[in-house]
Amino acid sequence: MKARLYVIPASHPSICAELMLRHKGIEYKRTDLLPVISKLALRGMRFPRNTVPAIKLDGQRVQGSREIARELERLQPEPPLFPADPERRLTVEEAERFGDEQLQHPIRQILWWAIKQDKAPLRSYSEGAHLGVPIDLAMLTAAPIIALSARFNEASDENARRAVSALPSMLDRVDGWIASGVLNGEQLNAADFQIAPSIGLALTLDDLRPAIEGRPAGELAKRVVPNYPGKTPPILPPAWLQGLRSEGAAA
Ligand SMILES: N[C@@H](CCC(=O)N[C@@H](CS)C(=O)NCC(=O)O)C(=O)O
Repeated sequence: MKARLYVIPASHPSICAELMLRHKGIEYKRTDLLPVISKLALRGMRFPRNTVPAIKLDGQRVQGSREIARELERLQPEPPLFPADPERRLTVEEAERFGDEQLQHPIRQILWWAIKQDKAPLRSYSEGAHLGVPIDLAMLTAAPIIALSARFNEASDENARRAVSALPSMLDRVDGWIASGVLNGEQLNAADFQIAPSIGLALTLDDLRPAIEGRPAGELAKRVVPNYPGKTPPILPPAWLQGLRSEGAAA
């Protein structure tokens, strides 16, 4: 099978797609795209939407982390991404949907909000990437990309603050699925590959890490994505973190 995956370096759903390809043992080539430019590139390649991950599998275009999971499962059932038992599959799909629809975006908003305040950490998220331009040049021209990414992702003060305050309840849900064996079982599944990168990305923010790393959700991320690229030093207003601090203390 010929597989070419289009990603933005350190994008959490992109890492999800890579993890699933590796789980299946499917060899693939990766094209790294810069944020925003990725939208034009994907449209130019006639993908139906403008987000990563996107993949060409023997020429067929598939886009979206959940769509990619299903197509990989169809093309190569072993090792599976979903349990064979229908009830267990429903629970895994519920957790996977939560990861895609509820967990991914707030973490994306927090990151872009932070990068909007200080672009220096952005460089660390490109570690190991092949952007087609030297990283120093990419960093020099990063300001409009950051401004547009923050705008496209609606990373306003209000939304970023709301995203931070939603984090404890989302971590509770993830911990609950781990406790009930839906996530972090012996065999990793599509929901693990969906959720762990979002937690992994959150762990790259020094402000968020203390509230996550001692929890089962943090353990899941460390198991599934031990080398998540990127590091953002403290930048979030302390007032936003109060709920997280008491959460960390209680854990
Ligand atoms: N929920 C979708 C979301 C995909 C998504 O929003 N990807 C972001 C990167 S994390 C993207 O392509 N953003 C375009 C940009 O940053 O220019 C999925 O899981 O595939």
